[in-house]
Amino acid sequence: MSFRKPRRDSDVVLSNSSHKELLFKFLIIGDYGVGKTAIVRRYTEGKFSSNYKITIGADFAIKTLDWDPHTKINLQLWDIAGHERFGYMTRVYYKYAVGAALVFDISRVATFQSVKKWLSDLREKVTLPDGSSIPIVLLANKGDISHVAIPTEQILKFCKENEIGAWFITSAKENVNIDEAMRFLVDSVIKAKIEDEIRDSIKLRDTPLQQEKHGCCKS
Ligand SMILES: Nc1nc2c(ncn2[C@@H]2O[C@H](COP(=O)(O)OP(=O)(O)OP(=O)(O)O)[C@@H](O)[C@H]2O)c(=O)[nH]1
Ligand SMILES: [Mg+2]
Repeated sequence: MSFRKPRRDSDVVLSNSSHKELLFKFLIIGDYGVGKTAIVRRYTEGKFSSNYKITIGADFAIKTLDWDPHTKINLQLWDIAGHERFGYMTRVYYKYAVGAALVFDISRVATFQSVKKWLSDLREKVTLPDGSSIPIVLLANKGDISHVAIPTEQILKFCKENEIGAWFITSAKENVNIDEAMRFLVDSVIKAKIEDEIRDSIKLRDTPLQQEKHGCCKS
């Protein structure tokens, strides 16, 4: 008998004493045309195209990070279609996600107004196994465009009111702040995992002695 928690996407997929490999599922969400696919493509392939091809349903891409000499992280990036007609599928796509990038277009106010809707959809449909919300980073994309429609104070206020850990002005076109934003998200997930493991070990230590005698609770 084992009290180990069921596997989830953020679990260690391969581990020995000197090397660990992790798998994290991240969501990229926000209105249509804000640059989600462009961000994923820039991050995973180092490319940008000015043609707009709408995403149907969801796409996904993988990026492998050598996080430290002992840890490899496979990021599964789920690029979710922003168009409303695909909205009914989000619950399925969000399953097992451990982090999310919430994207808007800094030159279009309507896309910033929609961020709230995306955020509540996300918080309603996905939580970490302990019930807490997944780490989120807010991306004000198309920072290369000179027309800035949303003042910084408004973005800061939104982050504060909605407990969003960080925000970045990004440009998929000019490759600005995309690596930094993803690194922030990975860091937040790792911190959340460590806290989760500490909580788990406390719970295990709280296990009644009677059970420990029978050896049923050792993992
Ligand atoms: N100037 C500029 N244009 C960008 C940037 N990122 C994306 N675009 C352009 O914006 C348009 C839409 O980009 P996509 O990445 O396809 O948008 P999306 O959010 O994936 O849209 P959906 O798939 O419909 O949800 C394309 O023409 C891109 O070339 C950017 O950082 N700067
Ligand atoms: Mg897209």
